Amino acid sequence: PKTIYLKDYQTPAYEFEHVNLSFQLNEEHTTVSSSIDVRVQRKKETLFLHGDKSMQLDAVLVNGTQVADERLTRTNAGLFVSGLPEEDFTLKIVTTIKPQENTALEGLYKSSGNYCTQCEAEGFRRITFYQDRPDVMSKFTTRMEAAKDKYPVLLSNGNLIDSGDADGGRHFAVWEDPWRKPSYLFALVAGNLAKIEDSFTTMSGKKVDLRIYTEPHNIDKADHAMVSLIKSMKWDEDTFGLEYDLELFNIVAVDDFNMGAMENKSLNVFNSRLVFATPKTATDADYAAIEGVVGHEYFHNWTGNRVTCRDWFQLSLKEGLTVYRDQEFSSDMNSRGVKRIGDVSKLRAAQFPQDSGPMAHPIRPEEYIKMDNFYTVTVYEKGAEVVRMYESLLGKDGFRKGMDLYFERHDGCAVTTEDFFSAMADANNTDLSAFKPWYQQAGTPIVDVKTSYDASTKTFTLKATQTVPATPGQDASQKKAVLMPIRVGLLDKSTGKDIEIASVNGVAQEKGTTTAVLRFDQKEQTFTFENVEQDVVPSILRNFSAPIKMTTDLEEGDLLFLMANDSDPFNRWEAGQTLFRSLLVKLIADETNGKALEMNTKITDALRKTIEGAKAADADKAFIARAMMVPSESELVEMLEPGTVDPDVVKAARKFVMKSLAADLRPLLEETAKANSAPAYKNEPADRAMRSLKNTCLGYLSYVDAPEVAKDALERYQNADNMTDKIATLSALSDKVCAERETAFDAFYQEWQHDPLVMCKWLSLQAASGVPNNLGNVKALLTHPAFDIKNPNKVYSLIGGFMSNPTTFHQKDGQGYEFLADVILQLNDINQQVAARMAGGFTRWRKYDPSRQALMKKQLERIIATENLSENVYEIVKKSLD
Ligand code: DPP
Ligand code: ZN
Repeated sequence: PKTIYLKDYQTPAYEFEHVNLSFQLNEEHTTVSSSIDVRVQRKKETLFLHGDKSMQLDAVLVNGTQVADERLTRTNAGLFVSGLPEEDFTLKIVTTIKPQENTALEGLYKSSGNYCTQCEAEGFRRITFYQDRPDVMSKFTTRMEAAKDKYPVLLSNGNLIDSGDADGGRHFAVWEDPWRKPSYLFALVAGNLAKIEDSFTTMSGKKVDLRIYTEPHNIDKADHAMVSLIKSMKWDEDTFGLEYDLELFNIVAVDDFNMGAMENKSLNVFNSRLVFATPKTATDADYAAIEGVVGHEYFHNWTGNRVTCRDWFQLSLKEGLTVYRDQEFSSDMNSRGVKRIGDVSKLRAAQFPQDSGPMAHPIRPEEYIKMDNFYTVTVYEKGAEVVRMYESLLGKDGFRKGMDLYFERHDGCAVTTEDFFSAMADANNTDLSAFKPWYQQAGTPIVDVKTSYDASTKTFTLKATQTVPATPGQDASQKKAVLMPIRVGLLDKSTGKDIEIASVNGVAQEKGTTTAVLRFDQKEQTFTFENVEQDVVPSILRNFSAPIKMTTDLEEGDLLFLMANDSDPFNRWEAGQTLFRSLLVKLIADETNGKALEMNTKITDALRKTIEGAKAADADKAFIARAMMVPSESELVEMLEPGTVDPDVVKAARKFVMKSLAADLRPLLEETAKANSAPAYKNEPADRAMRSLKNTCLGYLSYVDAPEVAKDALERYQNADNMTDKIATLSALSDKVCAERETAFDAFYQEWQHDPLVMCKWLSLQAASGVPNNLGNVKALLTHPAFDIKNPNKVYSLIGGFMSNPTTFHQKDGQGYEFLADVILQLNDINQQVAARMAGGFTRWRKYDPSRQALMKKQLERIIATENLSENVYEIVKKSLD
């Protein structure tokens, strides 16, 4: 396998001005003709066209003349064409492909009998030979022809300019996209699809037709996605002044899709999981995810499509920025504090582990074997945190100025993260050079903060140090200090209210400031708050203003105080999490050393107060539900030393805390669950908040070992009128060995076996279950009719659910590891992207105890020794072993 390096980047010698594509879609094979107007930028160079080895090359013509064989060299990766004219010319290429056999779900393939495409990152090269790189931007015209009865709907990017009947019961459509775009944004859909329609009038008064297409039997499930699309269009105008630029916007939902969704110009293709929602089939979390992803893909029209990436190393340019935008959109549509807590939890549970493991890479990586492996939580979620830090450093207005300049400079271009950085710095006339290492350094910075108050000088001092740990290819000694915003508030110890911050390090703050933004850019730095009249409790890193691991000298009493009083919702939540984390780390050590576990009753009391807060008329119940959550096992694993983790011990410690809290707070939990059980489902924010609080209480109560608890859960399951409650009650039962569990899971299967997306929930709940010998159940589900190894959603649910289930996957005898390796090898021949994602289950093997390490390593070695291993899987496994 070949490694691609950022340092090798070269501009293309040939530009593709216009591309005329023509598809003959047939059951046996599909013929693709591509006619390209080529502009010569550098004469006499050999032209390299990417092209997958699965394609049959039928013809290559230059200016209408067949190119002689000796000027063509075909390799596994593509086609070299030499002896080209020195003046601009036309290049015509004809290929034959077999979409019906394409199980990789990249390029043109079939899903439920319909044709669809997925071209990002490198799928277009499975459709035709092309310079399949994002800096080659052209105008596309696409003609397609197919059987009219089977494929009545024919779609591509841009506007429909012609359509009609053709011979032999066929018909055709011609689509023209007026905007230049890279090949990864190309899309084609042909199928038997139903649609819903709506429209949006843009801020300059243009009417845009909006359509969502699904298979006919699902068309009643697309309304929420349509509402979300309209909200997104309005939000982007209001927030960034960005308007849609065509008269038509299509979304097509397909069942077989590797990613969540794809932002193809004016023809978004979505995993149906992120379109379909009715109260009966989708949870509140599904509704929120749909709103966020519909927004995300729509926002790409400006951040990704109008301004795209020069090369794939720049992926975070569009993804980090667009994730930041969708997070802001969701925050404005829902509760901002709760959204932030959810996003940070995800970062900690998934990105921090990646950043400290063998796959650690900067948000702008410098090398890859398969680009598909770099659609990561680092590029996306850490990338979004980096964008958010510009906003914290420059303020909302400064950030907007930077965005405006970015579009002014780069609209229609393929650019780099450096260009984004410059737009932000130049628009604000400020030196941000100390911010650059965020793009180049992997690893989560570790920040330690010491605080002190001096009554004689009336100063409060905050002393911070930062280090970035070593990551693959980057020694700790090479790492530079990096500029980060630290948002700090000071709480009056007697009232719990924020005090006004007058000045920091002699710099006067704006009148009324209660949160100062410190610019922390040295290895060690001291910040002195002046005119602080009395001792205070500091609230540090408000709103999680930088993606770091922070330790402070705040004591238990300070954290309890912040938990009760902080005006910053994120830090109010974080104070509780910090208490939980230190308790759990201590309990894990005690459990390891055979000491009896003991609950910290101050935490129990604090949690009681939090839950009691739900009785207030103006209670933020969604926040209370969040505040009740105990850090996940994966978050705890991340806090432990490499080579020491025993997942059984982590689980036991966490379970002990849950059981103690459930036992001590049982009456309150039951009362709260009851008070928040609505007589009937409504999809309003207040109702969703009540559901989450009620279901969090039920989650706690499931830790009480009493027969009436299981009985109550089953009863609630049977009476639930919506999927959120069905799933919550099923999951409350899923760890228990009891008849109620079997009854509920069977009933769910009987009710929903016809719906593949709902079946995914059924699979993942069982995969995640803590019942004894669950591996046997998971293995049996692999041959169950509800499972299909060719469908990514099913694999993510069953195998993904299994991988993140510590007791089943990390079973001491290593059988869980062997099972995962078997599945990866099977997937390797079906769908390489999905196989590589599953291989991610092994990357953190060094974290575990020596015996588990050896067992995991054995499976990694077995995988890498396998013949015909895909580059995707190879890269993950090789880097894990290195
Ligand atoms: N479709 C994926 C996303 O939107 C990749 N661009 O993030
Ligand atoms: Zn994206």
